[in-house]
Amino acid sequence: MIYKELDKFNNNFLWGSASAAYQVEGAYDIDGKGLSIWDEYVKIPNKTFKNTNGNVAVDHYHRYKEDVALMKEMGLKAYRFSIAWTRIYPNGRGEVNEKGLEFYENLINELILNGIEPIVTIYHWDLPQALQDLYGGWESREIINDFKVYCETLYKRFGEKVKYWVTLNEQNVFIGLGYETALHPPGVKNLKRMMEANHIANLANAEAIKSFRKYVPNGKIGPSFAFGPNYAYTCKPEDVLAMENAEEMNCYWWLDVYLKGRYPGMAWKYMEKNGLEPTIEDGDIEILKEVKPDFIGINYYRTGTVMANPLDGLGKDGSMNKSGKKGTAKDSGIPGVYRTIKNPYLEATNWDWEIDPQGLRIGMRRISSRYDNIPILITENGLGEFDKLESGQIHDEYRIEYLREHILACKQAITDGVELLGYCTWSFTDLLSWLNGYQKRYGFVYVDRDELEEKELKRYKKDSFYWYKEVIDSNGEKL
Ligand code: BGP
Repeated sequence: MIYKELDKFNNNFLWGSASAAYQVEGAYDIDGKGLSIWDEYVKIPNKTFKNTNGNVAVDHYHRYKEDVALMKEMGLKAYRFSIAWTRIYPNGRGEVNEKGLEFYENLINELILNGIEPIVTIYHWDLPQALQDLYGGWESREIINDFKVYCETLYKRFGEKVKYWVTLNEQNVFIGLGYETALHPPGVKNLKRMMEANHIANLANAEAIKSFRKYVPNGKIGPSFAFGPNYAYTCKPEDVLAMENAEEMNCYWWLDVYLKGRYPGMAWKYMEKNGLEPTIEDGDIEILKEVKPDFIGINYYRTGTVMANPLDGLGKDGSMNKSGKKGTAKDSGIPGVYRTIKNPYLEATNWDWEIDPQGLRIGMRRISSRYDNIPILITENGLGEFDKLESGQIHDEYRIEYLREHILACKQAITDGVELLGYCTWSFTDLLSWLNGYQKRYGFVYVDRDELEEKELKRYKKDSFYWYKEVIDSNGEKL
């Protein structure tokens, strides 16, 4: 629809920004913290761009007060951050590390003191290495209880102060990259194991939400999903079918479980025919059906464009553009299901991520229609680019442009009838991009470090900082 006038954002709209523990905190072995699978994985040569790691990251652990002061100066309404499981339980289970709880308590207090709503992500990929070693992490049902105990520790300690909670960040990514393409730890390429681990993560998510109701009855909780809506390359029926296949396999395979408590029928049948379906034990379906999140978090960066792919067609070779050299990303697919192709109508970033604000609107509308208008929280959206520090300034008008268009798409989606709770940009300060080092920057605040040197980690406000301040100030009217 094209409207003459768009609806306004609600007065309590959460204008936020997001980060994740491993990408900002540093202090990887301090105050009793245990090692995570990421602390170990980055030690394997050539897994990450120039072998970068998060040992120091942007030292948010020691500089959180300075960072929160910058958030306050900007007028940020919400800050989404993740808790490192290994700070709370260094071995994933057993003794609680009080020092770890204290760090997050201080951060939460500091945010509240400055009028910023904390949004806590419970799991943003940094699984305790001890649990990986003990029973294979997400491949064992033992993790369901360990995760629940960890969650309950957080609920009990922070439930009074924190209203918004995210259970698992991008299950589709940490499972897909962890077990299908081997780009993330534990570096496995095995579809059957992927589906088993994924099902166990679904159960852990459901149990976490179930116990949340008991400990934080007035809170709101949901998972965050890496959402890439799909387009058909042409209106040729075979391409449209490929698009529907991609939606089913890449979106509904997760979203239906979270929001309908069951796997989507056609994808399930495909998995069964290929011997890939996960093991369903007694009681599994009941627990998936029993719980429902309060909102669905979506992390949106790009859409996907797909076309038909024959049975001997393109697969996934597990490569990606980690260097920022435009045009080096390759297409991929599932033979007999779909394959990706570059969208001729869209520009892409230097990391070959297509820029598509309307895709965000399209995606939110699809979710709203399929899942009874479930409230949506945009838990991540942003532009990773090279930024240049020149005489203490960073002129990132490309980022402003990107965010402006995406916020406009949110306004259009709200006008369409989507219930949108808030919008968190990725990210507040620059931070470590998991596989792409420090040169792929996302923040409103530049952090002066690179792959080679940590330097002094000094913070500089980019032009986008001042721009977002005005957006928040005008409640999204001044874009
Ligand atoms: C999401 C993750 C974030 C963040 C972001 C940008 O998938 O939840 O942690 O990293 O993507 O991705 P990248 O750092 O690969 O550019």
